[in-house]
Amino acid sequence: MAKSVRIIGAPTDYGANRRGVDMGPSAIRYAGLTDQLESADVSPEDAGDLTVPHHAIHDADAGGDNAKHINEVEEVCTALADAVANALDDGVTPLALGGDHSIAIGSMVGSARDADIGVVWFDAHGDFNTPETSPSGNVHGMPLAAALGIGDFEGVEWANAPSLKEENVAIVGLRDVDENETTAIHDSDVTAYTMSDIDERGITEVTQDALDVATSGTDGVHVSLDLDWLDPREAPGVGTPVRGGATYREAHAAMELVAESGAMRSLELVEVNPILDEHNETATLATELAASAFGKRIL
Ligand code: NNH
Ligand code: MN
Ligand code: MN
Ligand code: MN
Repeated sequence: MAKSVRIIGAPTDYGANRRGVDMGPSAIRYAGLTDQLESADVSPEDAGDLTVPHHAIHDADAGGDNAKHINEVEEVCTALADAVANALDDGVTPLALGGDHSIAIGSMVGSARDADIGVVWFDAHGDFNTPETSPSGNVHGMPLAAALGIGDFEGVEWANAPSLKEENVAIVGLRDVDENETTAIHDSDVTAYTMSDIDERGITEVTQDALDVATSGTDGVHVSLDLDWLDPREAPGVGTPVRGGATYREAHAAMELVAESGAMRSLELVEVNPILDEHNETATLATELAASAFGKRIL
C-alpha cells in the first residue's frame, strides 16, 4: 500500500522581515505538488491551510522587539504542532508548507510529541539565534534554539520539543551565520556542516553523516528544507538568498539519501517567496525535491 502524505499549509510570514513568503503554500501547490508526490508513489491528501492571524498593520520592520510577532508565531506553531502530531497518529507522514522558517518550531514540537526525533536542517543559515542573540529579531532565525529550549525559549512549552537532543541535530549547508550564533553552535552538541564541508567531502558523504547523527537512538527524523539552502541561481524566490549554495543535483542527491534512509518522519518546505521568484521556479524545485525525499526514482 502506498505511503500516505498529508499536506499542511502554514501561510505565515510573521517570522521573517520580507513579505510574501505567506504565499508559499499556494505557489508550491500550484507548481504541482500532488502530481510530484504521486510520481514518487505516495498518496497525498491535502489538509488545506492553517488559519494565520490577520494583522492589520503587519510591518515586520516595526518595533525593537527581540522576537517580533512572537504571539502570532506561537499561534501558528501551536496549530501546526497539533496538525503534525495528528497526522502521525493517523499513520500519515506530515508535509508542512511554509511560510517562513519559524513554522519549524511547530513541526518539531508536533513530530517530537510521541517520539524521540532527530533533525536534519538543510539551510544557508544556522537558525540558532535566540531573542537575546538575534541581530534582526526575526523568529525564522531562531527555530532550532527554540525547539532545543535554548536562551529565552527555555521552559516555553509551546516552543520546546523536550525529547529533541542537540546530539541528534545536524545542520547542512551553512554559509551565513551570525557572530553570536556561531559561538552558540560551537558550544552546543549540534553537528554543523558548512558548504566547505560539502566541497571537501561531497554531498553524499555529508548527508549520510547528518542522517547518522539524526537517526542515532531516535525513532525518526524531521527533515527541514529551507529553499535558501540551494544556490540563488537555482532558487531565486527566497527572502534571504546567499551565494554559494547547493546545486540542483546536490539537493536531489541529498533528498534521495533521505528517502533511502527510510527514517523521515516529517518534512517541511519553507521560505519560498513567490513575489521574489522567477516563474514559480523555486516552488517547482520544492515540489521536485519533496518527491525525491519521498523516494522518487528515475528507473
Ligand atoms: N541569521 C539571520 C537572522 O537570524 C537570518 C536568518 N534568515 C533565514 N534563516 N532565512 O534561514 O535574522
Ligand atoms: Mn503563551
Ligand atoms: Mn532557515
Ligand atoms: Mn535560510
